[in-house]
Amino acid sequence: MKMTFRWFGEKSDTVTLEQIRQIPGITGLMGFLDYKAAGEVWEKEEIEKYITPIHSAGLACEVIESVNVHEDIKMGINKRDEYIENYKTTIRNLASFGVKVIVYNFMPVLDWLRTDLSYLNPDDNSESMFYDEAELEGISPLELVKRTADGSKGFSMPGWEPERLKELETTLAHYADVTPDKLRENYKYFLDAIIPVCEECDIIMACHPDDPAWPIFGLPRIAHSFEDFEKIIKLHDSPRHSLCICSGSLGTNLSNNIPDIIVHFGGMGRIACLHIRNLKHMGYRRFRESSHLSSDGDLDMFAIVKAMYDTCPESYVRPDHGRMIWGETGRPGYGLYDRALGAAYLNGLYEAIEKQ
Ligand SMILES: [Mn+2]
Repeated sequence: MKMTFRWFGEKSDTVTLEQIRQIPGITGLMGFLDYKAAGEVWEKEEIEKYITPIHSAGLACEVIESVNVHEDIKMGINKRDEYIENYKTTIRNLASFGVKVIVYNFMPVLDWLRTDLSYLNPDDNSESMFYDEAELEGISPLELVKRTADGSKGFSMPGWEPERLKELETTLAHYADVTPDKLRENYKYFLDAIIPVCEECDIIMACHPDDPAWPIFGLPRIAHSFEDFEKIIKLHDSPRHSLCICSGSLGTNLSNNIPDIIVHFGGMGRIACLHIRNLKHMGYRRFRESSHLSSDGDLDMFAIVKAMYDTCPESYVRPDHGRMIWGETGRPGYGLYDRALGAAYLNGLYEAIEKQ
């Protein structure tokens, strides 16, 4: 297990590299250029500027997240070949700086969704992200985007980049004709084009699941269950085509057996990394993100770490969204304290399993 931490860059994160370096067991980051629009090439100079301070701080940066796939590629229209060429260049550019894994998703338009980014837990006054499907009734996607931006405390939120959501209504209309099968066909077209480049330059693509784990606003979503992953893995036969298992995303639907999913796809060598966090269900499609501890939520963290230990122990892992505790303010989900506690807890579980 390579324990890592998500970091948004010097100008965009409240957490410093030194603080991350001081968390026990953290060896590297899962990095992110938060200002890049989907479809743009990540230029070498930009990557160098982001990665050099990380290396100077004594941390690795072998995983990059959210190299967003342009909607034209997902919809299979207009300029998709041009955007695929850009994606290939980005893959080559990232590889030249020692990046090994790229986490991405193939979710139409909205890649993750919460209805409250700072929900107050009355038990202990901590704040965390919260979702209640009932609140989406009668609200348009556009209103939701506005609400998310208003709740983000001025921080950029991955997946909610304004330029990406600008043409939301037009894009949503386009998706009316895209069935899940059509989306998979477009996904295959993308993989067939980029995976050979990954083979050439030693990069693994890791697909992140839908969050929450069901379709929203009538959009086709194809990555939120064991069966979905089986279909995805069959789209292109290469170990370079892999998964990022996110327990908090898959766990929004309790019929997903996350340890079983890890054992199956980890055993096939198709898990490159994991986001591990816990959540507490409060009703039908209503939940809040909890601390990482098993007993604080509905997921069995021991079983998740054990499945990883047994089948894909070389994976990159990071504690995922944390709560806001101890008076910290910052980007919702991405403060220092609760994620550091999460990392320490996951490292403890791993050590116990290893020594057992
Ligand atoms: Mn995740």
